[in-house]
Amino acid sequence: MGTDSINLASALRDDDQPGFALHRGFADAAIGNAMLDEVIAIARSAASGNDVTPAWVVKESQEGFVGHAPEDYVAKIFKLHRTGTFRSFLALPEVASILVAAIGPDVDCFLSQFIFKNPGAWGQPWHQDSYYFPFEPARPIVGLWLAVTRATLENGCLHVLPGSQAEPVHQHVPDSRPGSVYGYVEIVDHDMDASAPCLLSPGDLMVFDSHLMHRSTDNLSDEIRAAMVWHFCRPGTVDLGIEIAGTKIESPLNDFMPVIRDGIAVGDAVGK
Ligand SMILES: O=C(O)CCC(=O)C(=O)O
Repeated sequence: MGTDSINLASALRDDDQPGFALHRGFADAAIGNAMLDEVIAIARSAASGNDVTPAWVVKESQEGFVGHAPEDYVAKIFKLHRTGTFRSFLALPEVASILVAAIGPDVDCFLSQFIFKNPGAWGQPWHQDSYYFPFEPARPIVGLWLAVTRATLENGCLHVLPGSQAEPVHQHVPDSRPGSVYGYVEIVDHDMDASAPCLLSPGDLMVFDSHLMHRSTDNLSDEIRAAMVWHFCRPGTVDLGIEIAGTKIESPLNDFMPVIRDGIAVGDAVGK
């Protein structure tokens, strides 16, 4: 399914559409491997006590989690989209074409995260990304999820609920598992029986609307299930923040950066 043959904006947001699109074989697996090398270097540097900002390392917090190398204990690394392969990927013409079709001629990237999902790591419960994005305007917000490794039922692939982009943002309750990753929340007031797993190969790319309900399951295998995720909006989108003790706090993980202007990617691309 290519961006030329479908109306991507409709596929993502119209009520009778799935709310996501899958581009199989989108990128060479070498691109994901380069990203994995870069995040491993960041994880090791952080473990040695170095300042790795702007990168923001979040470790697994489940009790009894087993690992050997520093990166084995990392759940996610945020704020990567201004550097390295994470940045240059966004300048690929094929990426620009998807983003223009999904959002329009002007696009900002505001969030990025590399998800390690090492063996034994828990998945992320059912949620809608817009729960985390108290923005004005609230939409369009679009995510790109690049499979760095294969994603299988055993290693904790994504599951989506097609059509759920038509739902408002539901109530989310805190993930009840003690030691789950900081910030995980869960939708418990919706039937997920019609959900489907997304079985992916390295280099496959998922594009999804921020109201789409999705989750990932636990990694029960002995292999890593890694993915790189970016989120995008229109320029001028404002983070309204959440109110804590009477003060509006914007997420420190958000960092709005231009990626497309007048339909043209800003920045240098890597080869596919
Ligand atoms: O890849 C995962 O394990 C979860 C990703 C996810 O749910 C998200 O990026 O919103």
